[in-house]
Amino acid sequence: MSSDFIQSWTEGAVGVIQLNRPKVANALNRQMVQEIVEQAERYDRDQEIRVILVKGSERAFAAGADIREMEGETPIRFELADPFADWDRFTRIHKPMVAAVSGFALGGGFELALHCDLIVAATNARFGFPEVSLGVLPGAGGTQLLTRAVGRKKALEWIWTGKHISAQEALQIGIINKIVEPELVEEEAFRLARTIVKQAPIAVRLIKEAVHQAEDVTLADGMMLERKNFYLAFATKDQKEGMKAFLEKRPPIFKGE
Ligand code: CO8
Repeated sequence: MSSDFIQSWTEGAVGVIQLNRPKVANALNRQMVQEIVEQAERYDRDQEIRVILVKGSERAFAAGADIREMEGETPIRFELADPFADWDRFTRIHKPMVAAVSGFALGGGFELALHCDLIVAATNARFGFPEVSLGVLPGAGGTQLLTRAVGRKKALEWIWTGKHISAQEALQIGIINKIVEPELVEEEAFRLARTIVKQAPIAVRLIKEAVHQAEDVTLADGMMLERKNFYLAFATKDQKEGMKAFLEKRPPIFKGE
């Protein structure tokens, strides 16, 4: 399927979203963000899909929010249009989201990657928050997501200086999962996605919920949520299948039930 600014298709149980605005390095205008999140939600509801993969082009994952669209904005227009409500919807996607990042992932593009659960990056990937050089700051979660991921010191350094971070540095500090050559980035992201596709889907979903909560709640509350989710997993047929298969020394066949 293709909309104005994205293309989407499925490969097995992987639902792919490709950002497609090549003339402006995949700069994200509001319609494009809406198309991305709506497609992610469609995949999230689709029983056949188990993992969502988001990619850009070799030159750019996304070079941030569309500066041309934003330039003349006013606080009141922002307040009334509430463009960030669409971004909040990413936080409610239950299925794993894997980003395949080549080239620039800047500003809103970096935020989109940070909203994904896993990031596979090409050696040519460049991450950063250049908003400060535009007289503003990240607005789609960057100050919060980056700080949680790398701590206050590095977050302030990167957001204050606006510098581009190499894939190598991003890997060292733990904000991406893997680096590969640009021609292999999609293949590697698919390989990772397919590994997760094989797992029990409801367990995968319960894990995402528990791990995400770890950043927001007290340890005691997080432990309690984990425990409830652990108990809930025992309501699934996949738990029976997984444990039976282990005892019978065969690979499990998970159905997401
Ligand atoms: N917005 C609009 N147009 C863009 C953007 C952008 N973010 N990035 C690139 N373009 C356009 C350029 O204007 C250029 O257009 P044209 O060919 O018409 O001149 C075309 O894309 C190609 O860009 P360059 O010629 O600059 O290509 P280079 O390879 O020299 O450089 C870069 C690529 C490094 C990506 C460079 O274009 C750049 O620095 N872009 C801006 C990056 C940036 O500042 N991003 C942050 C934007 S602010 C933000 O993301 C706030 C997030 C909050 C969410 C908001 C929701 C409403």
